[in-house]
Amino acid sequence: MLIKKPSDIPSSEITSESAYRNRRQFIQAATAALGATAAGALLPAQLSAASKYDTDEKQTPLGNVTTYNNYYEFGTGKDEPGLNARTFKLRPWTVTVAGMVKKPATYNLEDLLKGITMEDRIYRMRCVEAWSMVIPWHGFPLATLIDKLEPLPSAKFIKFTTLYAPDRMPGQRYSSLHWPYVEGLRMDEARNELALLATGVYGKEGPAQNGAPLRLITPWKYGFKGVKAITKIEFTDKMPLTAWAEAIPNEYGFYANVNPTVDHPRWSQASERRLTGSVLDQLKPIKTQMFNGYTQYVERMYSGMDLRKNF
Ligand SMILES: Nc1nc2c(c(=O)[nH]1)N[C@H]1C(S)=C(S)[C@@H](COP(=O)(O)O)O[C@H]1N2
Ligand SMILES: [Mo]
Repeated sequence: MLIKKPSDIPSSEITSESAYRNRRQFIQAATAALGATAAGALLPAQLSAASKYDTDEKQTPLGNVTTYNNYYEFGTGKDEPGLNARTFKLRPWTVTVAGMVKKPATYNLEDLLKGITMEDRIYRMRCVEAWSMVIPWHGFPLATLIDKLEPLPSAKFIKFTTLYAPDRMPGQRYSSLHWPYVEGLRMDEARNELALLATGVYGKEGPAQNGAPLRLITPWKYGFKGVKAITKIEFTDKMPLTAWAEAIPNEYGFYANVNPTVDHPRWSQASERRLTGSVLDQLKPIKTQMFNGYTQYVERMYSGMDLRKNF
């Protein structure tokens, strides 16, 4: 096969936005020529030239995306996940589906995702600690998987649990959080068109430090909602107690919508520092946007709610 798969393209070729857009066009042409889904199951097989959700802001270079992380299972330092997750095996991987759902079972990841088309989306990400990134993810809408699993009408929330394996995740030997890491969404949030289950960044599967093989992305919420290494998905009628809300309830709520008008108890959330690979950009605070700039897609879900109380 002469045509390069996305996984064959070295990261050095795909660290700039223009190169990435070229890669998109290239893959689109290549898959069109083959008339087939050429790439591996967890890579974006059919790419559109651009997704309607993309931002054309400067992208965060792959080097920053993979070395400046929050992932306490691999240490609390930003550089630790990149170092400590290097040998973390992404296969075999199972996901247990449980609770109020028609198809509960423990699935092999490949089986769970069979028939689901991967998409590329460039999303703005905003961490509660005031840094932000622009990351090209690939994955698929969470709604697609939910429809496949057929939750019962009684299910009001979806709960995600990270793998618990202290032998493989050294941070779990310490009580920096109550393990395993849990996150959740209200069902309408989970079905929102922006909610993505990501399998990789910059056109490659992984890397582990960013939450592979399966992690949640909700770009209108603070980064901590983006639970990594998901191994259990439950449908429930009770609002899940999430890892950060359990650890520090007055600082971290269930909703965690990006909201520049509500301060974190220990710092302002009005501005952010964008990681673009340029130190100058990084030093210059930019204004944080309501819902991280995704208001048009998400606002209606919160009408009538006091977002100060429901933080
Ligand atoms: N399992 C798990 N998921 C997690 C975390 C974590 O510690 N453990 N940290 C969260 C936080 S606080 C952020 S900001 C994002 C960071 O994602 P990134 O490293 O891909 O930028 O992951 C989130 N998901
Ligand atoms: Mo975060």
